[in-house]
Amino acid sequence: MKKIFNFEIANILYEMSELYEMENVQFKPRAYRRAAESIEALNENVSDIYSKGGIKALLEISGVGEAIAEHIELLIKTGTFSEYEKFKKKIPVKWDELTSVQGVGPKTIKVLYKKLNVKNLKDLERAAKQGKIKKLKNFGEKTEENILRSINFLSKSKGRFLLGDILPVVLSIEEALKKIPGVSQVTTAGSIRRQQETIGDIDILVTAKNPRKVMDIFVALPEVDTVFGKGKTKTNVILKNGINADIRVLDPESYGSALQYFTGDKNHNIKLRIIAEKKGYKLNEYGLSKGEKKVAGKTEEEIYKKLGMEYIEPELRTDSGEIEASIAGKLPKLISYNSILGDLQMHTKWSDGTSSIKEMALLAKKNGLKYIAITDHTKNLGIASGLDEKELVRHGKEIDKLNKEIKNFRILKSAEINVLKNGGLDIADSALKKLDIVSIAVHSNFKMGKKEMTARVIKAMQNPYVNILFHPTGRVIKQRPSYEIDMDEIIKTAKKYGVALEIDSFSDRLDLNDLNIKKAVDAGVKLVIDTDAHSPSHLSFLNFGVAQARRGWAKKSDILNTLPVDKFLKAIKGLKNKQ
Ligand code: DGT
Ligand code: CA
Ligand code: CA
Ligand code: ZN
Repeated sequence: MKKIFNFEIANILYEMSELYEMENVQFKPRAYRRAAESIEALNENVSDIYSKGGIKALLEISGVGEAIAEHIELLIKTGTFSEYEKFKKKIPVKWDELTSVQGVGPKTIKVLYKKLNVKNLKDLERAAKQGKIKKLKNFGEKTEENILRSINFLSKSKGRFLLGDILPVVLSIEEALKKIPGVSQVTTAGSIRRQQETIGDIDILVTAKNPRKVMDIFVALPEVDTVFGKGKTKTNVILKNGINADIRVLDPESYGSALQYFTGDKNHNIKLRIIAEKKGYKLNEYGLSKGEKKVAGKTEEEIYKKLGMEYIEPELRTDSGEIEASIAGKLPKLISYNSILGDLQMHTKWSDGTSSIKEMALLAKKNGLKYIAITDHTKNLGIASGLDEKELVRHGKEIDKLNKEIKNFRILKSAEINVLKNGGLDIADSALKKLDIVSIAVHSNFKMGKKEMTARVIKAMQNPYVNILFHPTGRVIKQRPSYEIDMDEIIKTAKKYGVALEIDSFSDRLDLNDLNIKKAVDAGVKLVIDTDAHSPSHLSFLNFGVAQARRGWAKKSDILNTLPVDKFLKAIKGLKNKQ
């Protein structure tokens, strides 16, 4: 029996969801999607869960009901199940490939298969490039363009994992390695240390007295699935969630240079090596040397110093100006992790969250925060039962009550208000006025032209009560690119109308991205970092947003919710007065 990975099970469940959608079946599409999402985020192998606890254990996975549990059982035992096979026979196409394309849903696939014999991504790309799709009834030029754009986007993130899905596993492996007697340093380098949005593989570096023992323990860790190569200094495995991991045991004398080398990125390394050569040095993973003599290598700091540079934080190492700034002594002091005092976006049972306002508040307080804003969705959002003006008043009363009950903490009245197609908001100004913080977001009509979309969002930002624009580009990593919007214009508008821009910490959003953060910072636009939590466990995402802010060269002073609540409110409202 071939072992099935979690992501493979998740992909089939996603497919089932799409197939049911094609057949216009009610409820099932959503149920299958939820199960897929929760399996994708699991750290334990579903096959192992099943072999330990059977169907009963599968039912404990969030979102997995009886029918889906039975399907998973069959997937583990036989690699497939009959409903899935039946569906696949009906329309023999590569579902997972085709449905991953933005705007190509089950119904579209049916048409494309029947009319153009499109069976996979290659067929689809060819048909689009040949202009065959726009000629179909109900399709048109724009659809064809969007399909090509999405195919291009997907090819870039293929085979990569979200940092948020991988980091918990990495931390647990690091923890286990640190416990081995004789191990002194354990760091994960590569894209994980740079806190990139998506991760190709895991690069772990260790110094230890007994490398063989480290390798023996590493390959026996519960996270490890298959061992590809096991040596004294380097071992390569695949983990149960399907990602590759390398571990290297290093000589402490060259730990710093190895850390520098394996942190990358490649472009940063190449430029650094050229700088070293110009100064008469040689730089590689074993150290910085002049002739035969090694002059640095134990720490990263001494390598940068010897090269006449300021230390560069890993998050900045992308060769996008950090090397020049470091030489000139002009690197910013980046915002530190754990420096956010208030979380400004979260959802509760009042809309599409899983928990009460009180539960979210108590956990946020326990996590060390001083304030939160409750931002349930408002009425225009079909998918999440949103609040209207009257319900917002009740929402506010509940918050008043809790503020009396919970000491040394403040819950702000807020909402995630929908930007309508015409740039209006779905809540009246008279109700906005009563909120502590007014945040807006685009959740509908994504497929507008750039000009129209930009004008729409600008109009909404001009509303005198608006404080924050949430996830300004609407992208979902690995799923859909940003809607078309001119971020330079949005940044200008933010400055002019006193609106802060959000860095959404949710691991598939991370919106703004690093480039837009840097532009906003350069323009003097203020930012906020928050989680967009829909359940208590999401409250731990804050540092992903901080990482993103650091990657965008943001300082503490650029991020308003590093301030205590009174100063924060004064500062965010003060943006308006400066107009
Ligand atoms: P990933 O794994 O695709 O998410 O990204 P990285 O950056 O972790 O890349 P990876 O795992 O291939 O390599 C780890 C680091 O090793 C990389 O950031 C820089 C260094 N490195 C890899 N290949 C080269 C190379 O050809 N030249 C130089 N100078 N450095 C390299
Ligand atoms: Ca890597
Ligand atoms: Ca690697
Ligand atoms: Zn929501």
